[in-house]
Order: sequence, then structure tokens, then C-alpha cells
Amino acid sequence: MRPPSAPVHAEPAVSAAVTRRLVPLVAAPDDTAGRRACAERDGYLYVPRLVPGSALAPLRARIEQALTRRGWLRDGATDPALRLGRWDDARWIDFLGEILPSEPYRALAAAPALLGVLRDVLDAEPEPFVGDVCRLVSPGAPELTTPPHQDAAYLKDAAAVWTAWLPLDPCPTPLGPLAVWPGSHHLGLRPHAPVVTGGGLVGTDTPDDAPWATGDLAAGDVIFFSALTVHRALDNATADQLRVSVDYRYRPKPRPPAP
Ligand SMILES: O=C(O)CCC(=O)C(=O)O
Repeated sequence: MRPPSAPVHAEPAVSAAVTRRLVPLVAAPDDTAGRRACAERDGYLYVPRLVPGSALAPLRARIEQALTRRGWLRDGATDPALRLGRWDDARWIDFLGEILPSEPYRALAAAPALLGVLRDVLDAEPEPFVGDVCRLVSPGAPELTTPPHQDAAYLKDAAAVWTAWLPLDPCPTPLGPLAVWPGSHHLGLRPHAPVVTGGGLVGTDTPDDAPWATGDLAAGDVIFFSALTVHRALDNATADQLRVSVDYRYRPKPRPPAP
């Protein structure tokens, strides 16, 4: 979590597998009808600078403290030999046990800016706590990069679930931001490899010419995507920066029965 003004060490930009068709994220309209149309058409919404710095700061500080205490962050850098990113890493699960129930983590999930967009997309009050995560991805370990997948393949009751994915600090492409395949939700649920203990997520096959919408993200930028939208991460190709991001999941709250 280097201060935003400091440069990120960039090695090769991204792995060959994802350099083929990187396309820019398109900023979503800011009106309800426009957002809904965009969500239906593309299966994702990119909203730059949505969350103010003041809403990110408490969680940012809490995570920084947790990372520093564990020795995963020193003077804004991480040990290049550290390997964090596996879904079943006991050290990460312990970290999640500290962060996910924390007040700053829950407060950011309820940030009015996030809920406003989700209300437009879901056409309902967003119900939180649908499988939230704070991800840490070590540098120089492409085997830890999240492969293409749909959340619907792994989540229970995924219908109508949408995710808000956001970095707490700037996340330029060499740090490995999220990438979404626009319109892929229209293809339905694809075959996925099962999740196996001790392994990374394997995900689903995607065509070589699939377009991956991604870009240099600023703190406060948010990518929203449906549970059927195929998404992946780019490799963290920095020398010594840990990628830190949060993803919050929501579904429409059932409406109370009419009186
Ligand atoms: O942050 C990542 O690397 C992957 C995020 C993801 O797959 C998700 O939020 O569903």
C-alpha cells in the first residue's frame, strides 16, 4: 500500500495470455435508466471515482495495520518471495477473520455511493453479506492470478448477485486489476473446473480473442459485475507491491408483501 504518489515498479505489463485483447473500461452513465441499460447490455459497470477517499481511509488504515503486523508490508513494499493469493492459504484465512468482521470493512460495504449504483442495477434495495472478500495478491507470481470464471459457478444462490470490486489504492495495470469480458453474461453459465484443495482456482476456458475490459484504476474507482459476467485479474507484475482489493456481493432484498 504505497502512497498514491509513489511509482509502482513495473516489470512486463501483463502476461501474454491477456495481452491479446485488452480493451478500455467504458465509464457508466450516471442516471438510473442509463446504468440499468448498461448493466443489461455489458454485464458490468465501471464507475470512476465513485467512492470518496474519506470513505476508503478507515479500511485502508485497518488493512495496512494488519499487513504490517504480519510482516507482509514494510515501508510500503512487500517481500517479493511472499506467496499470497491462494484461496485456501491459512495465513490469508486468518487475515480475513480479522478484516471481514471489522467495522471499517462493513462500513465500506454500506457506503451510500456503492448502494446508490446497486439500487439502480438491481432495481431493489441491495442486500449485503453475500460472500465478501479482501484479496491479497503477491507480486511476480502469475500462478496466483485469478483466472477467468463466473461467480455463478462457485456461489450458492447466485441468481441476481452483483459484485462491487474496488482497490483501496491506485491499481495500475502492472499491479493486476480486475478485467471483465463485456457481454459475456449473455452466454449463460459455462463449464468450470471444480475447486480443489491446495490448488488455485482453475476457472473456465475463454476464446483467445475475448476482449478483456480493464485499465489503470484510481482509488475510489469501482467495477460492478453480475455473477454471470466472466472476469479475471491481470498478473501482478510489480517487483514488490502487494495487490489489495475488496469485493462486496449483493443481491436484491426481497420486497415485503403488499398489504
Ligand atoms: O480480485 C481478484 O483477483 C478476483 C476477483 C474476483 O474474482 C471476484 O471478485 O469475483
